[in-house]
Amino acid sequence: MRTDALVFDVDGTLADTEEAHRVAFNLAFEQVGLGWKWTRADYRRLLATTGGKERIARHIAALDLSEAERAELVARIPHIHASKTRLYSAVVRDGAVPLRTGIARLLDEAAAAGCRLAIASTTTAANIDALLHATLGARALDLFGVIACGDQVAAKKPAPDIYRLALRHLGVRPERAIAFEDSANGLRAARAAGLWTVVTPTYWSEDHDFPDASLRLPHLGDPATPLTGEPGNRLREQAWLTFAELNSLREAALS
Ligand code: XBP
Ligand code: MG
Repeated sequence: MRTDALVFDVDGTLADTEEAHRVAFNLAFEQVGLGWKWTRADYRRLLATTGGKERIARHIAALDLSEAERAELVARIPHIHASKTRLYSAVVRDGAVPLRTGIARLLDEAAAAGCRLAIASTTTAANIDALLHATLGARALDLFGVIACGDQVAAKKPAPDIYRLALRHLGVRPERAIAFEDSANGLRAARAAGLWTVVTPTYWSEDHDFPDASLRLPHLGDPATPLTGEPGNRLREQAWLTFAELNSLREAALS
């Protein structure tokens, strides 16, 4: 069965964005007068909670506060997160975060082969627009037929809802689609939605377990940045994942 769609997670998959998110969170906390500062160790732990607003709520839940203090902070989460999103999207729109290795190449190969492209992400549309505008320019809107993201679903990853929404808008069945993810939550969401899933971890998720990843690679590779040990380890044709080989790997696994 031919692959009809590739569905990409954004943060950590299309681009290694979480350090930029962490810095934006800390700048927003400072801007709104909160003395919070998330270290990389804090943030790596907090990333177990998907969604920036949910992540702030989890931080508040761990603080030693009176009920009144907690309620006051919880009421401020939308404002804090809006400040963070403004700070983050401005930095990304300026080009601070590039696409990961092989992403632009694979998008072009898939599009040239007539394969649909979509996004299924927990982050906001504003953040995705900033990243796509900065990295792919106007052609991004032609490349991605569907962008499913943020609060369009109540249940965020690891729930499958955002992937199911993307597939519904694409009109593609899960067994004809491939997901690209970077985290354990993302893998669980994609697998629960029934998609064959490629995982490319980053620093933030390298210690995660990916028990049912269909294919795990350090990144997608490029002719200029070949994958160590490939071809021959997980790939048979090139030292980078081509759309043609991706398609044949999935078909071989499902046959
Ligand atoms: C990763 C997330 C997001 C980002 C922060 O999203 O969980 O919450 O960490 O972005 P993805 P927001 O599904 O793309 O990996 O603050 O906008 O949520
Ligand atoms: Mg991600």
